[in-house]
Amino acid sequence: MDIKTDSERARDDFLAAIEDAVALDALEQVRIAALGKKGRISELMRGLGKMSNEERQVAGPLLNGLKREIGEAIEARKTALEAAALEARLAEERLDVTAPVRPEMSGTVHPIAQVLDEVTEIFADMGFSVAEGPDIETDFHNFTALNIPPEHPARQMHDTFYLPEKEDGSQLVLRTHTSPVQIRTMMAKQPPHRIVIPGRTYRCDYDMTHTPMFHQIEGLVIDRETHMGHLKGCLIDFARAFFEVDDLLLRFRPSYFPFTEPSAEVDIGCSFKAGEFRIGHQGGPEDDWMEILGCGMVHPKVLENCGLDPAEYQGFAFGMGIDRIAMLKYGIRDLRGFFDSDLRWLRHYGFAALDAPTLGQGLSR
Ligand code: 2NL
Repeated sequence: MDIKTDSERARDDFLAAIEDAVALDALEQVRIAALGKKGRISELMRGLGKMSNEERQVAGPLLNGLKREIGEAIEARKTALEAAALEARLAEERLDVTAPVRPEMSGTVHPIAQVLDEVTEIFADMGFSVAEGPDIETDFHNFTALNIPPEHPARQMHDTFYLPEKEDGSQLVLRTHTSPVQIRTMMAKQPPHRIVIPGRTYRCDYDMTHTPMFHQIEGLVIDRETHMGHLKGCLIDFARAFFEVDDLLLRFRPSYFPFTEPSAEVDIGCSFKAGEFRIGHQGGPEDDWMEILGCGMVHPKVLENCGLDPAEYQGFAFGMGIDRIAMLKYGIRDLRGFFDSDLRWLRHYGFAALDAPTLGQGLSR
C-alpha cells in the first residue's frame, strides 16, 4: 500500500471523526487516536525513517501537511464545542431576577441590651458620661472603700464569688455591684463627676428572681453643694422618661446602705387593675407602689476613702437592677428566660436592630 493512499484514508477518517465528535472528551479521543504517541499519523511519520531519500521527499511534506491539517481541524472543532458549551451554560444558568427572595432570619437586640441603651441615653441627655471597669475586682474597691466592714453579711461566702487566694492571703472577687468603678473614678480624677456605670455583676444566688450573673447601672454625681433635691429631681426625670409616663409619681422611702447617708429606696406608682399590671397610678383602689432602685447621698467615709474632703465635695449615687426594670417595662415574667438563649424567647422579646422603636428622643419627649 502506498503512503499517499494511507495518508488520504487517514485524513478522511479523522476529518469525519472530528466532525462526529459532539463533546470535548470525544474530540480528545480523536486527537489521541490521530496525533498521540501511538496515534495513526504518528505511526505513519515513524515510517519515514525506513524510506529511501526519494520516497521521503514525497512522503515527508505529505505527512507534515496531514498532521497540520488534522491538528487545525481538531483545534477549530474544540473552539466550536467550547463556545457551544458556554452558550448552553449561559442559557441554563440564567438568573430570574424577578423571583421573590427567600425569607432571611435576622437577629434581635436582647431586652437587657435594649434597656441598658435606653437608660444610658436618658442619663447622657442629663450630661452624664459612661464609665466602665473590670468584672474582677479587689476587695478594697468592691467593699472596703464603700464602707462595707469585714463582718458585713454582703462579704460572706454565700453572696460573693471569691477567686482562689493569692500568696499574700488576699483574694480577688467578681464584683457584686458596679460601685467599684465609681471608687476608681473618684480616686483617679478630680471632681466634678457625673457618670453612669452599666455592666455585669455577680452574686452567688440562683432562684426564681436571682441569677448568679445580672446587670446593674449605677450613677454618681460629685460636686460642691450637691444635695438631696438634685438626687430627687434627677431620678424623677429619669423614671418619667424611661417608663414613658409624664405624670409618673415616685416615692422616696428611707432605707439603709453602708455607702450612702441618708439612703432611700424609690418606688414608682403602678396599679394591678383586674390582675393586670400597669405602670402609673390610675386613680383607684388598685393603685400601688413598685420598687425600682436604691439611692442616697454618698457617705462621708466613702468620700474620705477616695481622698475627697466631705466639707468641700458632696454627691449622690444610685443603683438599679437592669434585668428587673426590663421585666417591669416590657412585661417579662420569668427572669430566667433572659439567659436561656432560647431563640423563640429572643425573637418574641427582642428588639429590631436597625429601626428599634427606642425612646429615641430621650428626655426631650
Ligand atoms: C440598689 C442600690 C445603690 C449606690 C448604689 C454608690 C456608689 C458609691 C458611693 C455610694 Cl461609689 N453609693 N452606689 C448607692 C445607693 C444605692 O444601689 O438597690 N442597687 C441595685
